[in-house]
Amino acid sequence: MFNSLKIKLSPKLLKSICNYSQNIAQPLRSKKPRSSSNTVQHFVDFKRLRVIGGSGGDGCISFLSLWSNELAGPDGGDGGNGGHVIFQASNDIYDLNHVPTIAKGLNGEKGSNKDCHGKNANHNIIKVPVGTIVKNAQGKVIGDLSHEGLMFLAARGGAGGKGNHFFITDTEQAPKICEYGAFGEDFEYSIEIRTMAHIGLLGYPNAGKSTLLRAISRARPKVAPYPFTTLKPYVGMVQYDDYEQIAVADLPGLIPDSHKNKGLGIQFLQHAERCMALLYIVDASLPEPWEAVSVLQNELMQFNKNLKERPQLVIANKIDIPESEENVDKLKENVNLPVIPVSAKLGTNISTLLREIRILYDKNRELEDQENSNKD
Ligand SMILES: Nc1nc2c(ncn2[C@@H]2O[C@H](COP(=O)(O)OP(=O)(O)OP(=O)(O)O)[C@@H](O)[C@H]2O)c(=O)[nH]1
Ligand SMILES: [Mg+2]
Repeated sequence: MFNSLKIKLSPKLLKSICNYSQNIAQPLRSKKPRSSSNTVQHFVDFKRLRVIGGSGGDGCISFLSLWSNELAGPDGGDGGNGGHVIFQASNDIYDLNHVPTIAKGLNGEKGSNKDCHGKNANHNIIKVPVGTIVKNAQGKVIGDLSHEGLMFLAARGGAGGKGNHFFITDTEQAPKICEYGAFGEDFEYSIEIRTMAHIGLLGYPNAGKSTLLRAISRARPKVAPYPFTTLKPYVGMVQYDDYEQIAVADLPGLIPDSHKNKGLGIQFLQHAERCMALLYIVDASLPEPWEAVSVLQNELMQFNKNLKERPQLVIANKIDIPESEENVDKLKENVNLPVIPVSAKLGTNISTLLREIRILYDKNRELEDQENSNKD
């Protein structure tokens, strides 16, 4: 089909390409069949929530009366403390889907007679992915859970009230007072994940982003021939034979002026910020696909200038459609990024794409390691 892609390679060049491909980990194709259930989970990387600490238990008013001593004295115990609400970073968690919109701490137990103190409530620990950022209601960053096990105390539980035993003084031997338990703190936060995926797929609606993610991973975003099928991001994992896994995110479609909140809005450009490398995916069967690349680049630039520095590639999709053959060559001439022609629907050239993704990932990791060693 692609006469223009058939090139005669010299034996020397062929050997060097073979050596080159041997050094790169090979992608593994999944042997396990896809689940037939309809539950399709999208990836949640941002959540706004209210946290309320547990209330303390009330103190108790009680007077002990024994057979030998009718007025044995005040014996009301203290209430237990309410539980805190805590965010804890964990490597076992990948997204914020499980985080409730209202998270409450448990209440402390009440005090009782015979000086029995109420039990302190257990804390409500909400696990969040490593790299979660906590912002207060004003949008100010107040917490960064960057290491495994790091905790952020979101709302303190209320202290338990004192029972009447506590209030015995020299002048008042039989106090008839106790305290109520205090209410827990009540705050609103927004939490977001700093890194959502290693690779983000960006493109116009209908470019074939979801079809591509389905082709390279076990994720199952909806595919349909109308724009804005995908309204929330999906993340799929690509496995390699050295046990490395690369997360690829299918982001909702962008259109011109997305940075001015047109289309699905600015929030989807924020997802792009949380990806290490960006792949522009264009429909090569449409005329002048390079226009789409420059519009997408411009949208990102308008949103955040630093995004230009991220490693990037262009994927020319739908090469099974005859019109795209000519367009792919022109696309290569008109954009100054590497172009990989694929057909997500038929699976053509997917292995080349996966190899390129791995090269991008390895390069980026080397850079990160260098940065970290420089910091140390
Ligand atoms: N012929 C052909 N059709 C494709 C290919 N890839 C995707 N399509 C079709 O293009 C249409 C849109 O595909 P989607 O994967 O839903 O596109 P999308 O980019 O996720 O679109 P949004 O979610 O709306 O942004 C579907 O009808 C696909 O079957 C391809 O390689 N070849
Ligand atoms: Mg889609």
